[in-house]
Amino acid sequence: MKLYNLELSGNCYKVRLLAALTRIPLENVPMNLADGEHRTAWFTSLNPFQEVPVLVDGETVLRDSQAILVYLGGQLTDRTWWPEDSAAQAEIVQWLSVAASEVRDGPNTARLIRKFGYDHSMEQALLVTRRLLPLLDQHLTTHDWFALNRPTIADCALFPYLALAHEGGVDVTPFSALTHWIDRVRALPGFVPMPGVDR
Ligand SMILES: N[C@@H](CCC(=O)N[C@@H](CS)C(=O)NCC(=O)O)C(=O)O
Repeated sequence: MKLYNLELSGNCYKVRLLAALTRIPLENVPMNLADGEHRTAWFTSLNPFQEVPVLVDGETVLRDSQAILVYLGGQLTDRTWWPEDSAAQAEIVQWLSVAASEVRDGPNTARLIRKFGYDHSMEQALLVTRRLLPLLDQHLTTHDWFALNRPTIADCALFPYLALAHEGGVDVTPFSALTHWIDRVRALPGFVPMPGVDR
């Protein structure tokens, strides 16, 4: 399987993290976004949205980190990361949606502005973040993991931009349950870091 990947992308890191934790071999295809490689015709034919990550597995071409996590989790013999039961799947998808909405609009956007100079509203990103972090912290006060009381693809989807929040000027350390969860993810066997996220 090929992963069209950017090292500094938290969305790509979601996929690299699950693959490392579950020992799925991926062929890394590094993309040069600075040179606009994601806007070329050949890449646009893989993903018309012109974004990484993209996963290619034979005839299957997938965009969107959440969708890729579902696909990879479903390929595993160990179905604990993405189970077959629909109630269990729905519990996970609730958190995939948070990753794709509030986390993207909050800490992810704050990082895009501060680290990469994107022209978005920091005020709006911080507003979303201030509402989000206490909600996550409250959940983690009574749960070690986001869904199903065990590590699942929900944790892989949420981890990158929460662990990278400091790069957007967002301090998560006052949220102790959230901070302890970040440490629990870091301690998982097979964990891989990325620039900005230590072991
Ligand atoms: N919903 C997509 C979002 C992917 C995304 O935003 N990718 C960024 C890198 S993290 C990208 O390729 N941006 C292209 C650009 O900024 O032009 C996902 O979850 O994978």
